Amino acid sequence: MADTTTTTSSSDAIVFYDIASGPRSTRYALNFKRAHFVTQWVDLADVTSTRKSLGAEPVRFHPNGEHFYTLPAIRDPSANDTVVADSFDIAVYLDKKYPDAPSLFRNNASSGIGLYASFNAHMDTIFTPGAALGCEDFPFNPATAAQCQAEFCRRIGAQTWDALFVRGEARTKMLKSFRTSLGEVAKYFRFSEGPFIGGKEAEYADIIIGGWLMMYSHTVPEWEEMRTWHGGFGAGCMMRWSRIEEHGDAYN
Ligand SMILES: N[C@@H](CCC(=O)N[C@@H](CS)C(=O)NCC(=O)O)C(=O)O
Repeated sequence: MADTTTTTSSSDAIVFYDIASGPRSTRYALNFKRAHFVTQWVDLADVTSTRKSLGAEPVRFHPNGEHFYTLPAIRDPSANDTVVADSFDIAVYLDKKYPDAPSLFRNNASSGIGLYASFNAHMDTIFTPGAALGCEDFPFNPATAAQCQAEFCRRIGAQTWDALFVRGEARTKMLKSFRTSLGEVAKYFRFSEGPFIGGKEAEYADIIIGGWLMMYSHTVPEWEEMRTWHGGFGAGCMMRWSRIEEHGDAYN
């Protein structure tokens, strides 16, 4: 088993189990809510065992119905070690736990949260195909890279890791298609006076988008080009969300 690393420690802090190369939405949500948390970095090779050790049921399944064990997850020692193990459910949990911090869900009525959940699922559909663009340069931990690559190949029936690389004309086509999909996301911002999707104040919908873009900024080689698409929509989201990541504050 590869090492996991706890960056800081505190006995009643929420423990945030995170993969370094994954989407950043939960980290942003924790910072946005000024949550008291410590990060337990988990190697990609240890995601399944970590999730199982938390006793969290899977929320994702492979096309053949097999369990797909994922992170992020949180464990809250100050609430009887409550475990929440889906990024959207974590955001809902944090909003309830920290009512005095800015709300992640506008018009915080529980009936409205379902709409955010459907937006989240829609963003999964839009952003997930872009992951193929990051295969070749994916920042694996060298110690577990071969193991993780073999597991990814097993899941999709590929013979070798190299067979998953998208190059040449296929890559040009995939970039074009991804650009078109992100154009749809960029349009959502045109309905508000900005800078956020719902106006002057940030909310979880912005965090979802920013979290995905931040991941691609680390994994897709064409990021410098991508960030200029649709009038610099990617660059704008990143700038706003990196502030949340660094300072836990969307407003300065
Ligand atoms: N619906 C879940 C999906 C989480 C998810 O897909 N996590 C991926 C990383 S992006 C994962 O843990 N992958 C582990 C693996 O591929 O082995 C959530 O939002 O928390």
